[in-house]
Amino acid sequence: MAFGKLYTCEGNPRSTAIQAVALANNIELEIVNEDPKVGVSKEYLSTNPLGKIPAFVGADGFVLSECIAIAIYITSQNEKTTLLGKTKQDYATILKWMSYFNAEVLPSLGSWFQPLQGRIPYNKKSVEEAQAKALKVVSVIEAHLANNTYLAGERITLADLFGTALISRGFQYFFDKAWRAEYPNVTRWYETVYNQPIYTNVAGKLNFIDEPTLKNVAPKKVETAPKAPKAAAKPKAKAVEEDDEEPVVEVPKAKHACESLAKPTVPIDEWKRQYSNLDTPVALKWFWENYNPEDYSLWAVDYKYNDELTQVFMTSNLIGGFFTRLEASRKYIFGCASVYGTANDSVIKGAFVIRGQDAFPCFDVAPDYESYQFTKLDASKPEDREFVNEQWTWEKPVVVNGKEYPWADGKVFK
Ligand SMILES: N[C@@H](CCC(=O)N[C@@H](CS)C(=O)NCC(=O)O)C(=O)O
Repeated sequence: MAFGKLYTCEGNPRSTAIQAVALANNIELEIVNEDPKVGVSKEYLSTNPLGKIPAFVGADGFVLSECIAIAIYITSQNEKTTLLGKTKQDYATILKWMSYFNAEVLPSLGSWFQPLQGRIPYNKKSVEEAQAKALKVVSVIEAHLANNTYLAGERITLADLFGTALISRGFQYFFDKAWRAEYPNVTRWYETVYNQPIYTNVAGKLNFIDEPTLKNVAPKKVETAPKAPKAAAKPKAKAVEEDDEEPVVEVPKAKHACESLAKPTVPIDEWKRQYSNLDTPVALKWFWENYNPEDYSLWAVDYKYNDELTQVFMTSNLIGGFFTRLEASRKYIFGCASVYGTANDSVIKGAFVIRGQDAFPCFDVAPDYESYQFTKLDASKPEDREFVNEQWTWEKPVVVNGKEYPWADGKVFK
């Protein structure tokens, strides 16, 4: 049973450290998607009346909002944790830096990048001021790290994990090669902390930019998409405050490569409906009767680093994270992936049907797609059809390198 629910949305920087320490402490958190960008659910407002994320609700009913408090609560579940320091002074210093990143760093970065993305009104001078303010805030960290490896004490602490997540938008949009040369201490610290497995396990690989990905120019006028009736039914959380991180206006999305494909004879949504509503054997019969290899292709997916997998629920969360990051391709993919085996002896395998003949336009929307190997299947081969049936039915074990692994847990992407 999960220790509790974490209400957040994909990529939310205020939730990264919470998820990292939960994973490191073997604490299962059920991730519940609440996204202030599109309006949070009515029920969520009873957990956090401001409709902000993250929030935590424990299996024992304990409710907590405010990311710093949640991060400390989850970290302190491990009595032996070193992430909260040794002394009272360590602990207070950790809190100081967490507060600094939450109240100074992320809001000032937000005021810098949000106008450039059309999230709040653009004004060149205001962006210059926001940039100056953000750099002043970061300079304090730069000076501190000139004589200190980490933010608090000689070892990595929660402050470092939390700070790295909160400053990551700066590295994503502005802190290019030239900036990094000017701020070597923050850069060294960020790279060190980011590359710790405790962090990369939830955040994926570190990518530095060569040039800023956002420049101080007016953003292209953004068309606000008409509201879907479903979204309209959800109460919108109050408007995002100026220093907040989350957007109020949709950013235009690049056209998905699959959009240029010819209309399929049978839409993938029809298959998703069959799979959701019918018994799986009946749905599979429908699938094979209607599968058109000119519109679609089938893929076996294998995780490349099975020897690093530990607890089954953590592996299941890993698959869940991958699926969340595939969101931009949801219209073009259906499939299942499962954990087979037991703790510290498991593998991930899955089967997917996708639009088109090339796996990458569909899967490379997830930054961690390189952790998986994609092998094209041939629907005319009985063994490949059988593999797909088994992956979508979750009844049979798999054999990998001559060893049989029983099915343990699975997730459906539909
Ligand atoms: N004081 C809160 C702030 C949380 C917050 O502002 N979260 C942002 C996302 S990072 C949000 O939910 N913004 C939406 C809004 O302000 O309505 C905390 O430290 O957890």
